[in-house]
Amino acid sequence: MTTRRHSTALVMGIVAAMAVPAVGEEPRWFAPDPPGLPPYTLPDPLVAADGTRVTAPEQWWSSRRAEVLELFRQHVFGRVPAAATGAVWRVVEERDPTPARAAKWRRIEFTARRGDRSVVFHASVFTPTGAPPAPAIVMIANRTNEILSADRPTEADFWPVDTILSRGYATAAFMVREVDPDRPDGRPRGVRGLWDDDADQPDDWGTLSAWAWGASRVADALCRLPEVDGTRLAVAGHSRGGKTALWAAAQDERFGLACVNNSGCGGANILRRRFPGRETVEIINRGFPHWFNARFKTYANRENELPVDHHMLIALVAPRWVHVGSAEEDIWADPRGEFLGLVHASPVYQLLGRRGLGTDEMPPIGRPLRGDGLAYHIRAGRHNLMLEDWLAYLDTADAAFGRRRAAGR
Ligand code: GTR
Repeated sequence: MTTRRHSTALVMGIVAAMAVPAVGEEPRWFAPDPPGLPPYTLPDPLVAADGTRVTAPEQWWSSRRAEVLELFRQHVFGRVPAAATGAVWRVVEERDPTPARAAKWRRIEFTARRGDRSVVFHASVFTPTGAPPAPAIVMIANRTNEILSADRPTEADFWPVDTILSRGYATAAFMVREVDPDRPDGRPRGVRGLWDDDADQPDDWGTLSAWAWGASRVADALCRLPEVDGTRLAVAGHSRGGKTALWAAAQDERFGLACVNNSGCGGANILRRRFPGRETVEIINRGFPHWFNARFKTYANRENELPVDHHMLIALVAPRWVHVGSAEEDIWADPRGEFLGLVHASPVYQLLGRRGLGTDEMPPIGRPLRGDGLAYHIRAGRHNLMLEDWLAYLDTADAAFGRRRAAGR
């Protein structure tokens, strides 16, 4: 790797605009840490709570992984109550394949029930036709309800269905707010309202846990569709959906890949990194008090006391794949902090026989970096999920699911 080009200046805590490269110029590197960034010490994913060093894969599988998962339930996301069940699903609408899409479209309706109360949510599912069972990507959708319509333009940026199908993947989107409303007062209307037995507990589930539960229910249905290869499932999401995708893959080992877009605080980034301009534990809990569990709120401005940091959330997916995507102008999500989440998860991948990211140097903007089990890209522009992000995720999916080898660095 050659030298870095430094193009960000920090002036009185304000991040200045990035320099725009001239046409034909080499891609830029993202800025290094600003001067004066306070140092921090991360908890070691490979040291158990009792101080034992984890040096063999069996130790990870027999105890340390479960311990870390439990720490995330206790201190960050909360746990799905023991009373919670799955959801019953049925296909409520289906359309014949069209020549333009070479696909079948289905609307699947899920019903979660407790006694005489129920919550209904839907997935919009596209599967390629005339091909062997395809790997599938569950899309955690957190924008407009329009995404569930069969008539939605299938090549819109946020969920570019035509591109995904053309690459040989099935894909299913569900709308998060049908599972659990994205509002502090929304609990009674979502699945957390059905299963609220532990509502007074500090580790009771937050909305992101409910959405992750929803992603797993969509996976349940996909595994039963004849056009889908249920052994090759990915989960993808943007921003609050990206946080959820990572937490879903950490818990549900059926997901062989998590595509974690612009996930920031509570997603891939390192909470202890006090990068100016980032979202903090205090800010996120003030703005979105329903997302995490009650105990997480107590870590406002004392991130250093958390028994975990988010490299350990990534490590929970090991040796399965995680691809983290950042956007250059998405300072709120701290792109370098997101990259470092992968760097510091790498030792767990190595323990489990994979190379991990393979470097601690950020790649240039617009040039995805694919290691073994971990991948990263940073794209020019703002907080969003765009076709460019999807193309990088699909290349990683090809690597993860043994399809056509993608060119990576
Ligand atoms: C922001 C929030 C972020 C991110 C984003 C989104 O307002 O602070 O953590 O999740 O919303 O989901 O678009």
